[in-house]
Amino acid sequence: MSARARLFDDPVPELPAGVRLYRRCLNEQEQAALLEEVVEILRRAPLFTPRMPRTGRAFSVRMSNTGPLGWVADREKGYRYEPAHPETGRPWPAMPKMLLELWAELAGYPAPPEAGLINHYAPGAKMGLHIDIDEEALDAPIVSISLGCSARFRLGGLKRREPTISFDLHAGDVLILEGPSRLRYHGIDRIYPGTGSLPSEIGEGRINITLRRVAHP
Ligand code: MD6
Ligand code: FE
Repeated sequence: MSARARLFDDPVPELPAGVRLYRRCLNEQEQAALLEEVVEILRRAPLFTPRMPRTGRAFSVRMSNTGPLGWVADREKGYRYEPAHPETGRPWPAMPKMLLELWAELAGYPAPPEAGLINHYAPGAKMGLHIDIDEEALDAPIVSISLGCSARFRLGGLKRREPTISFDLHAGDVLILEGPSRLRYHGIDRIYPGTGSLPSEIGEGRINITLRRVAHP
């Protein structure tokens, strides 16, 4: 079996209620079209390096956002949503129609997402176990789209120390956390360099976009 076939054979464990995984939800054409949109967004709102509150330690992932609000993180003010880019001061670029449509199709929520957080993982980047809790609308799902290289996703419980399961996310996959799983711990242990491609403007690695409703409608 080729390395590629083996990678995509990776079985998904039984997922708990409130976790939906749509393998290859976006076909190659749709992925390419979305990546073109991401290139344009990043041209106007360049990737920035988020930092941990208090310690100021840099994330290994770099970020940008699309939509009326963007998630930002810095030493002084911590984790929050802001209407403008922390370095350029300009509003985040509008959310592409494709993403609004994907949310409308899958989220089952009566209002559009306000934030599309774009994470770029260069080889070696990872994201520690965390919960997404900076949104007021915790009744809304988070819809997550993977592009470029595959990655190892870890999903835990509602407490940090609970046991975790792991599975791979591939380009075009859509993962949703909602309801009883909306506040499950999760993270990215590693990406698999060389398993996918991104436009040259972005460089090697993986893009993840998470669509979030922040305020109650
Ligand atoms: C990532 N994803 O896939 C990180 N958060 O790079 C997330 O942090 C995430 O996949 C909330 C819901 C789904 C996710
Ligand atoms: Fe998350």
